[in-house]
Amino acid sequence: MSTDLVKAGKYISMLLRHRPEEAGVILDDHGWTDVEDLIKKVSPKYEITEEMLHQMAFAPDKQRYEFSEDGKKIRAVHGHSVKVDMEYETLTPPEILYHGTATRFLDSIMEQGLKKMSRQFVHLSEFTEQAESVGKRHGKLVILKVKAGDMHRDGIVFYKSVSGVWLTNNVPVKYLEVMGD
Ligand code: HQG
Repeated sequence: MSTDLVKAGKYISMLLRHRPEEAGVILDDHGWTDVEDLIKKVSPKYEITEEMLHQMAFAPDKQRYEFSEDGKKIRAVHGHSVKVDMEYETLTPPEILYHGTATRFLDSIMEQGLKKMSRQFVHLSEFTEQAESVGKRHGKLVILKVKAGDMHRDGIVFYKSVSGVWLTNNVPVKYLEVMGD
């Protein structure tokens, strides 16, 4: 993807997940907004087309947006801090999930557990490669193993986004293990 498309994608993710009001974008209760209207609202900053939105939605590293069946609406599939009801399905997670983070957060995480911070959920990865790229964004990488199977058997609910990202409300310390320790 071109640098401009990546930048436009980051801006659109910000609007669809965190601050729609910055460009006057209206999200409905389930996080959807009108595609044509979004293109118009983004146009002072980035000239984008519907085709470009599709390219950003299904980026090679990860799906980030989805389109309604008629193609007229778009929403982010994970990562929200705005309170929208994504109607995620509850699912049985794999035994182990991964969370990539920065070493500077480790003491706090091993004291308080993984918290959702500004987002609606804690985000977990099914594969270490994905956890690696998520963690690196924050600094020196450390990967945590999450005993998702044990959590699920203890009654903790998991959801999965269509992007393959697993979501839960928080991960208590007893289900965490630092990889490589
Ligand atoms: C850390 C992207 C101190 C947590 C990614 C993380 C992901 C704590 C940071 C998605 C803590 C929050 C989400 C505690 C958690 N003390 N630090 N108790 N609990 N943290 O960005 O998971 O690529 O909100 O480890 O790929 O990094 O944009 O969450 O480092 O799927 O589509 O607090 O966003 O999706 O950071 O990323 P974030 P995240 P896209």
